[in-house]
Amino acid sequence: MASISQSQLRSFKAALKEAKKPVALAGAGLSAASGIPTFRGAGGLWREHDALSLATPEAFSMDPSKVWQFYHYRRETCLRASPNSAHRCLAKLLSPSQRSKYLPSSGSLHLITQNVDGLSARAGTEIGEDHVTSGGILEMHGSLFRTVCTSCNDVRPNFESPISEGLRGTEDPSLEYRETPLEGLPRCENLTRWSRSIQPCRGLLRPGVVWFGESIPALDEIYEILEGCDLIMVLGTSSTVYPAAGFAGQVKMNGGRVAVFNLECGPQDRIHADWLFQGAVEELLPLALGIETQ
Ligand code: BJW
Ligand code: ZN
Repeated sequence: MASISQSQLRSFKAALKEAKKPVALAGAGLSAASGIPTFRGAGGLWREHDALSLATPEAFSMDPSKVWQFYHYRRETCLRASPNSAHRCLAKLLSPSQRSKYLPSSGSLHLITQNVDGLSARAGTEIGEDHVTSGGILEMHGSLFRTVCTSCNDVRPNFESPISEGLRGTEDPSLEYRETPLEGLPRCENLTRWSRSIQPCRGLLRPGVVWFGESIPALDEIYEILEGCDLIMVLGTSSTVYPAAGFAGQVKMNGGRVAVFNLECGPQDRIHADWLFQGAVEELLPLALGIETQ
């Protein structure tokens, strides 16, 4: 059972009470208790591949079948998963009607998540809120449940299971890899004018996520949010991927305070943290915030 010292708990709760512009920054560790593998360390493998080697535009153009099978597997895993107590805590903090109990001095909380699993949004939906549309949640690395057409750039939500007939069954990691032909991969349904007729575009879709070397669409908005932030909670991220890895340092430099929740705190965390809550975020966050999540 996780524990926090009484003095840490007291000072963190006082900071929460005073915080005017709190921010939560989430990483893969937030969803680990929901059964979603993290990227680094144990769990960061899909078949024999390092998950990160598949999260690049180069991997997709070289082998779209392999990359789509990886994302299809992850979509199916997330569709079967449920939000955990840490997601539920954040949903309460984001809720306009419940926030004032925990963050009495602040008009809003922003959750900047690097996760693409949609679980934070689903925790909000469970309590009747749409935190993504209201701007409370920023999915800075995109979403597994969005597609982008590589021909016409059409972007749209997609929760289909399976996402294409050609990928059906390939999510089972115990099966040997068999290439899915290009025409069996997800294709664009956007209606497009072709000379005199209107037909679906049929271009190859890609997952609506941000890969290495690609820009973060919401970055300007994020920097504006961080500008005035006086308390950032850094939840389950290895703080190795930029720009997110620099956010806590930026808040600190502007005079804000940093609370880190992680199973294993890294060197970045030790430099910036005013509070280091070492342990499972799904246990420590409800404890630190005094939120009942069952
Ligand atoms: C628990 C737990 C429990 C477990 N409780 N804790 C500056 C310097 C150097 C390089 C760069 C730089 N600026 C940009 C770059 C390049 C690059 C980069 O950062 N490279 C680094 C590797 C050095 N960044 C980019 O390319 C970004 N784009 C960009 O900046 O554009 C402009 C630009 C481009 C090029 C050069 C310069 C500027 C885009 C980054 C996109 C990242 N994409 C991915 C894949 C998304 C799609 C997908 O999901 O497939 O995002 S990579 C992957 O890493 C994913 C994650 O969101 C991200 C972060 O991982 P995270 O969440 O931290 O997970 P883990 O697994 O690393 O850590 C889990 C943690 O949880 C651990 O600490 C555990 O201990 C903990 N934990 N269980 C609490 N129960
Ligand atoms: Zn298209």
